Amino acid sequence: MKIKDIIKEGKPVIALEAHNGLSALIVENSPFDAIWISSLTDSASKGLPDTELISMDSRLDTVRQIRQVSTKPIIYDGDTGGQVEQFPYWVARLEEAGVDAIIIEDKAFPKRNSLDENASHILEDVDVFSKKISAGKAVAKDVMIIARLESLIAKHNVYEAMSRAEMFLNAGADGIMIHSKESVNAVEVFEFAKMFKEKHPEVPLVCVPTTYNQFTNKELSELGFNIIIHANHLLRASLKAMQETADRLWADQRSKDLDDDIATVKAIFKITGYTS
Ligand code: SPV
Ligand code: MG
Repeated sequence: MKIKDIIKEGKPVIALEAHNGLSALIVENSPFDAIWISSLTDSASKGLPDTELISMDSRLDTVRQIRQVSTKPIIYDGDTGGQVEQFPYWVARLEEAGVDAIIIEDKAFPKRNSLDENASHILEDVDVFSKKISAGKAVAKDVMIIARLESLIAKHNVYEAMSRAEMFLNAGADGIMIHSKESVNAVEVFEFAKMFKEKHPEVPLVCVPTTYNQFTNKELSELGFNIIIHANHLLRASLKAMQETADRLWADQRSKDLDDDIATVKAIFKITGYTS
């Protein structure tokens, strides 16, 4: 089912991150509605930091790995979308590869990960970003293009975020994502959601509650969010498990005691369809 159709039915879309074919199989076999292809975890799984270093071919390869093993809608993290002139090429290739929605963020290229406390997060000029959205919409057939607001990440206020949202909707955006790294009670995100939904009840609103993760999907949906993205959890789980496994195996000098804590080889056969 397409993301648009789930939202039209009045249901929230709950997405979980995948960064390759195997993690996509985990999401495919779960009740999650959609897959988020995160720039953070796509980069990390290739051993790189999240700062728009990965080529178009490499990112499209991740999309194809995931599309081959899952029929769930894909929400693609398009970073800044590159230059205005480049973005339409991304839109066409990603739509062809089977992506349902593309989210681009209103930061200057090359962006740094939004959760990086030490990075200076510079916002893109509003007119330039609006042009980028319009250029993408001009080639989009059915793929949604969602504008991601980084105002709160860059320490601006909700009014600035709201005025940017209006501009990006005028430019043709099919939805808005508001991002934040607040952790205590995410007051500003919810203030934005209230203001935005009062004005645009029909426009899809997206959140990524990595830092304000005390709220449940149901609570976030009741606060106005239509798409809720759990953006990095499969990669984070595997990173910790891999690190601990390497440490223990070296400490023990054999793998016997790990057997109960790691997946069996049979489990790999099973999930990849090698045995039924
Ligand atoms: C990602 O998952 O790559 C995102 C969300 O863009 S965040 O890491 O919070 O910036
Ligand atoms: Mg990202």
